[in-house]
Amino acid sequence: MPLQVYEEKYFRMKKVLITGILGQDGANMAELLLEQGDIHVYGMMRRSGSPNYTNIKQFRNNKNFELVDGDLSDSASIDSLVKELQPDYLINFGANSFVGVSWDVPLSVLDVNTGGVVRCLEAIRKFKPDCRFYSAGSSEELGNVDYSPQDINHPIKPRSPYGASKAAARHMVKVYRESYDLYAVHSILFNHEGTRRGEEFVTRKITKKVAEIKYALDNNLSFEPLQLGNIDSKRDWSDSMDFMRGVWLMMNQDKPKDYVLSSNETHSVRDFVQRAFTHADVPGLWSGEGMNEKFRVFQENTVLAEINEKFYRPAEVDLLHGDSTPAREELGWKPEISFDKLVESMVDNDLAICRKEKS
Ligand code: NDP
Ligand code: GDR
Repeated sequence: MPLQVYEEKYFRMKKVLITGILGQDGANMAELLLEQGDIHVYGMMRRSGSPNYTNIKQFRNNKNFELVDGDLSDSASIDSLVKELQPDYLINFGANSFVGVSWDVPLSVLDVNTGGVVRCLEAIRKFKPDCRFYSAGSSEELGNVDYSPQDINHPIKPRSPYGASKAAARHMVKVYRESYDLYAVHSILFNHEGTRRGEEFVTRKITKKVAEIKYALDNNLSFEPLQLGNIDSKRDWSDSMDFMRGVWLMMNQDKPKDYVLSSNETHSVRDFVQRAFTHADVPGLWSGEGMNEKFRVFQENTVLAEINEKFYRPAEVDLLHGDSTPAREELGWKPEISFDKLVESMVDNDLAICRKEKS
């Protein structure tokens, strides 16, 4: 028997279609799955004039990886991908994911984040009903929380168009799972970050600016301070790669079930700033009040960070603190990267990028 036929018959690689491949989680999930060697990953990107391939450069040429075109706001493209590729898993990380901008484009957020999920579910229902589906839910669905830590049973009380779009997606996943017996999961992911994080999110915004300021201070150059909105906001931050392992575990159980993934700790933006500068060897202190609060170099007047009203949101989620006990007990999942390690790796990465760019 020719080798090719033998391989097809006895060793069919699993096919995983990942949307949002150029974003943080899509790229991290692809990297994780490609390491296994027996998975073919189709990474879906939307056509644009200048796509940014930075997050996939490490594996773009892997023989088991392929880029495909598609748009979550276009059902024809999702239908034909599912029909033609016949994926075993569809992992939906594509989204309009920046909460801050969701008030400016609420209908587009609803279309991509909720409509996109329904388009995926419909395509699966019609063309590959045994394809397992993952929907990336968010702690933003919980909004102004009733209790801490928040578990999967916490009431849904979104405070932003983004949070509302994810809450609606959660209901649609449940409806399709129960109506059509699909393996469909919508888990609640608390914030997760890393070196592939988009620069508009607060953690990466901080670490990138910390690196620039460190370079400026070391080379006697002038710099603009980091500008932030609500520094009292608290988030449950984890490492994205840790979460990708959890997501894959959720996708490979006997029965579909929604879980929370979280570090089970919470830290303020203020704390993140302090740790990031300290790790870059620029220790500082917050002083002043309200809009006049500033982060200054320790025992000096140099301002490293300050408040700018423009980064406040129309409605804020003040505190998020997850409880991922069921994922730990039932899936055997646990995060490996601590908050300190996460901050350090992001600062080190941005310091290296900054030095390279300036040299
Ligand atoms: P990113 O913003 O890094 O990535 C999202 C990707 O979605 C981008 O690559 C973007 O493409 C793509 N996208 C946007 N619109 C469309 C569209 N219409 N069709 C196809 N693709 C589209 O997000 P993350 O990787 O951080 O998050 C992944 C998922 O997890 C998202 O659904 C997010 O809402 C959710 N989530 C994330 C959390 C986090 O802390 N990271 C926490 C909870 C949930 P382009 O590159 O072209 O802009
Ligand atoms: P979030 O992440 O809204 O939690 O959504 P983001 O990093 O944008 O904000 C976290 C908190 O920091 C406060 N903040 C600022 N945020 C940004 N981006 N820029 C600032 O200058 C700034 N100053 C203070 C915010 O007000 C907020 O309280 C992320 C996304 O990944 C979502 O897709 C995901 O669903 C949730 O996490 C869980």
